[in-house]
Amino acid sequence: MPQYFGKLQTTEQPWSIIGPVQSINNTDRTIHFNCGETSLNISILAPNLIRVRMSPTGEFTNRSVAGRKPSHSVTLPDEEWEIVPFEVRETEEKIEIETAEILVSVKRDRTSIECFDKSGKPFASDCDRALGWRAGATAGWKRIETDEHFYGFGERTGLLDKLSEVKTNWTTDALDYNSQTDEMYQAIAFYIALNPDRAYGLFFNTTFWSQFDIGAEKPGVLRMETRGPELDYYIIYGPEPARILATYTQLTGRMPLAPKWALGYHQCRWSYESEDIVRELAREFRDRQIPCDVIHLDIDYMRGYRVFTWSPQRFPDPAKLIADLKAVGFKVVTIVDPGVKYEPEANYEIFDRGVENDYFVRTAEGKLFHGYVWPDKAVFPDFLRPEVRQWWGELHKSLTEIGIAGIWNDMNEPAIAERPFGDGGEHISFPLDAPQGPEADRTTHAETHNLYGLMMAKACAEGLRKLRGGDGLRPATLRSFVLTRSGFAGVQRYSSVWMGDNQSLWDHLEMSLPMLCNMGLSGVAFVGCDIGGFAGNATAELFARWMQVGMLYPLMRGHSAMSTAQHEPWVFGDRTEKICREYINLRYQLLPYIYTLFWEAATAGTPILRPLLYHFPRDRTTYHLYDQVLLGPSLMAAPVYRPGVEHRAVYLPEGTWFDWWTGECYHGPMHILADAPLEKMPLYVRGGGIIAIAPVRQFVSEQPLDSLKMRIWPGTGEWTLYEDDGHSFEHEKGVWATTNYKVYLEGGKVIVEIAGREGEFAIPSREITVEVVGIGEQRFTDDGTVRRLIFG
Ligand code: MIG
Repeated sequence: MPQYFGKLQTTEQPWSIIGPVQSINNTDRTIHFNCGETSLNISILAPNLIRVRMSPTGEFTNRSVAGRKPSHSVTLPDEEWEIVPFEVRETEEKIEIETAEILVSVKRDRTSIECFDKSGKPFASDCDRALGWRAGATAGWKRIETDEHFYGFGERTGLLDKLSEVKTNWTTDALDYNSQTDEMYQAIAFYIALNPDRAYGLFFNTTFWSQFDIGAEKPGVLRMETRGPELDYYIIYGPEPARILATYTQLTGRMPLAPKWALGYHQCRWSYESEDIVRELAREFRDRQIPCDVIHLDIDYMRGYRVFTWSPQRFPDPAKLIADLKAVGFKVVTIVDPGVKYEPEANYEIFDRGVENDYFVRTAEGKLFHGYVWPDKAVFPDFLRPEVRQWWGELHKSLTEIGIAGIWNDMNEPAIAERPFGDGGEHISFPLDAPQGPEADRTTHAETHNLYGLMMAKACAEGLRKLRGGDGLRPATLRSFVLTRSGFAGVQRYSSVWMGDNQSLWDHLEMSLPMLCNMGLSGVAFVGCDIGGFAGNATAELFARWMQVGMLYPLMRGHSAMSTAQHEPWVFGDRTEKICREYINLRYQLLPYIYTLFWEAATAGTPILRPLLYHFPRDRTTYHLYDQVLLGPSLMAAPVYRPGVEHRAVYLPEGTWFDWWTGECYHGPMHILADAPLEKMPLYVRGGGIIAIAPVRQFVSEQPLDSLKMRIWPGTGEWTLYEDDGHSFEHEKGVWATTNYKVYLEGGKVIVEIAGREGEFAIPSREITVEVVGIGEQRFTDDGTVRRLIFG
């Protein structure tokens, strides 16, 4: 078996290139190309989805192959895709495969793959040098078409388009990251390539170290390389980003619907380090009438940083604290790190059980691996093994049984130091040859490094799914919140993600939008950045602007680091507090709309926060537009992210746009100069936009939704409101309700059509106000029946 050294591999021999096609043979969904020693397989999984695999040895060993070996990112194995019709044609020069949507053509002499849409425009096509390998690595080269731009790539700093950059997929504690940083906490080897008339997605199915060079080394050439033994990737044709994401998340999974309270405001700090401080914090929120649903406890709640313990001095009675907080509407989330304190003969249950059952990572020589993290000397569970995940998941019982509602997984890249903290040691990883995974499928850390965070999040999510509201035997009755720093393709199935240690700087505020948009374009919709910045001290102005932007983050959490200034909404004085209150209030008012976006993410893989190119992929002006975003289909924000700025240019794409605050109407495409004093984040709604608004609550479940306002902007549009109880799993059994709204113009009037409610969720009688902005309101008692309202 050849050795794949992962990150440390340095030899750079010339590439060997795949030989000509000698013969082909087909099965019901796969065409096998015999190219001498080398094999190439192309499988047709859907009319817009193909899978390409190349093995230099002719043998396929990729572990990330669903079905044969466990795949940790692809949930739908090849054999479970419905067989779709396709045609294979052979000519002297090439072999052509045609589906209902695309044509794939393989040149016999070079074995290079070209793809075409039905009008003959190429996409995802190989260069003359198409597929190759050298010691320890395999690679493919794709042509970058004229006017093609690149998005996604998981968690990435910088702006939106990644053309001319190099993106490495290797999970890393990206401390002090900036716009130049390459390796990040998350590794998601997926991108969307966009042209004004087409788009495709590419998922590089490898867990080994991998890299995209998007025309950096050679303009016009995209290189994808992995330090694994075979090349395995999926091409997803659009032609639009929305379709690509729908298919990509069919492949890698979608997020479960979050509990509704997790969409509220979260307050965090490293640390609210004692019971008294936490109680005081909760009181401040309620006294000041600033809505908040969640308080996070960072590492200091533990006894000497031992996971699954409580500090008896700081938190003498956590159950009582959590119950008291619950009574005033707060949920509590605790941090859990993977490092288990190395502590023999100290009756530390977690360490003892882990050693006894051999759950911790060992070196190739069989020695228990240790490194240094918060609890000082620590050992690390091998989350690649199902029994370890099960054990770990069940350990959360000590937290859930006292009422903890969510878990925050940190340091799971994994982040490890070689010497005790404060001793200046290097960051290390498990040795790349450390064995990991179940006996029957044992491999090395080189192959599993990128999966560590994902598997920890999986252990946590599956544990909570058994525990919360259940009893460990019967399944849980309550949805939980999971947050992770590290992850891999498919992380959306288990957890939300935050962008790690950002800084209290204006350019980090600015960068947060393209970062989160690219996460959304990588299948991960429930994402956020630390509001106010984690490291450093925000100014009042930075904080106010950040809270405005934070209102748009799918995960709205304020956080700050130890030994930085406090960053709660009230610490910067009255003016800032008022701005924070106003924007958190707005967040809570928008919750019915935002919750519906979560449902769309859960059912179709749709991003919640979207760059404009998502809805306007034909409009080149949107391709670099990183500082305007859409929250869902209708609401567009053009935030201010520089000090002293009170005006900014705003691009309004084709169509009608209304100013959220004044109702003023514009006809795009056009640019305007928006007025943006500190109190105001410019917001716009598309004509035909429909947004459901709730009354302000101090926390999501404070009162039932006994009235709802549907704000509708004149134009043509359609939107479906999704509702359920917000906390249980009953929606999985059909206990949900959807109501479809349509708006259109007819003979100078605005018509609103409300379809009959669907689903089994019973909505208590409530008042609905339909407001057609600028025209008028109509009110009625909601009974779920069909209505046609005429305005004007
Ligand atoms: O070594 O738990 O990114 O959010 O507050 C730092 C302490 C460890 C890093 C996380 C940050 C968290 C902090 N953690």
